[in-house]
Amino acid sequence: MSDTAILPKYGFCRDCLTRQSSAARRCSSCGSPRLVSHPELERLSIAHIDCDAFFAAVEKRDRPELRDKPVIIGGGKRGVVSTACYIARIRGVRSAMPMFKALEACPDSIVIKPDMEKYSEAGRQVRSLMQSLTPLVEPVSIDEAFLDLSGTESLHRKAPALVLAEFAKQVEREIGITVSVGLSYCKFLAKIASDMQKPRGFSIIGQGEAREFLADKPVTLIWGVGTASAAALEREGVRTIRQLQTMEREDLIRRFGTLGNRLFYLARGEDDRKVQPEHETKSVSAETTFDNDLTALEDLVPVLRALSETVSTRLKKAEIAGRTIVLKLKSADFRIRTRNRQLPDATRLADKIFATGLELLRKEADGTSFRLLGIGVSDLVDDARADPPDLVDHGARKRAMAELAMDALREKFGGKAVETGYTFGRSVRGKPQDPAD
Ligand code: DCP
Ligand code: MG
Repeated sequence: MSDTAILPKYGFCRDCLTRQSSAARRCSSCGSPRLVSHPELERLSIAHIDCDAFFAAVEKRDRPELRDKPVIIGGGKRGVVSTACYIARIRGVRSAMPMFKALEACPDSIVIKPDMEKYSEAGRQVRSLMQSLTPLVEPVSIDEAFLDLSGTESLHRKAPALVLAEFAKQVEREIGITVSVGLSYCKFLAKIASDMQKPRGFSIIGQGEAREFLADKPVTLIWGVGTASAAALEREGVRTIRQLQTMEREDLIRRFGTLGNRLFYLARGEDDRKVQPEHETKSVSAETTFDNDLTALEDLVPVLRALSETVSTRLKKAEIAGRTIVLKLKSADFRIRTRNRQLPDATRLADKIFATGLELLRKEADGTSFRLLGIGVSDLVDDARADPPDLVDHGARKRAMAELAMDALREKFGGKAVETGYTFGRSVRGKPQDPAD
């Protein structure tokens, strides 16, 4: 590519990546209508990238005959839609919809059971391509992350916008799925932008237009405004961000507390949260060496349960959560086995840690005698985005709610007040140890 194409002065083509005039409707080189132009194109460097219909896209990649068919990933115990491809969405299928409703809306859907291992692998591949663009990658979930590309121009010899367009092409070519990109000057607007043109989107929100762009949007667009806060705002007659833009900060704080402060700044497009690549703590784990070696799964399970609860308690205390569960075993002959599994979303719940650990443990309990068992959580993030409602497994959602309720009880009445079926009446043999992480 020639030097003039390195910094797109006006705009560029997302297909052939050549520089294009902002007035052009089609690329002068390849004829593509997928042109990007923006007055702040060269200045913006905070991106949010989200894979399109992620689980469904991975399945379609592996079964090309499904490309033009409506595909739903879901099923499970109570049967809800985990994700639907865009063809199924056009026909009215939505995430979290009961499967029978989805099939009413789109009877010829192909329904596929989720294969989390496969999606984790694809998510990991996308992540590793991101990390080759900048070390400042903040994963948000299995298929999305924030990237801070500030200061990478000299490395890439291209403006971040062009680097991102190239990245989107690379993901399509090398991983076989598509992504949508949002580019802005802050995380709040980058995230909104990535959602604006899905699938295969590329949207830009600059500083110059932020306030106006936000003005006519509903307050629910603001990060942190859920159903309850939206209802509270509605009671005060506040529906649009424009209304928030005219309110005093003190007034908003008086009415809505800390949320009010956030509303004040975000409504004005001011968000100084940094893209945080990873937590200083690398992992949280607990392990125990048994007095006598254990072989049977049923003997190992209560130990795993107790250790999962220890890890969970520590995570909750530190207000962090992790996306990878690591099981560690040491056999009687001192061989160490570690097995890990990536989760779609970070967790801090004992139930989730235990359930994932158990899946890993089942495969290892093959008659070997073990002297040590450990469980840990790594890929740590702040817990704000951890444990979203599980759309695949309805039971898990109920257990999560029960666990949080039990935590509250423990806090009130002390640690022993509530015990689960697995740990009740059985103490862990051996002394729990804290390995140096
Ligand atoms: N997912 C899930 N349960 C949730 C949320 C998401 O199982 N509560 C899964 C299904 C999605 C994947 O995680 O494929 C990513 O979530 P997204 O919200 O990004 O949804 P999609 O990638 O499916 O669609 P979009 O194109 O809107 O991003
Ligand atoms: Mg997605």
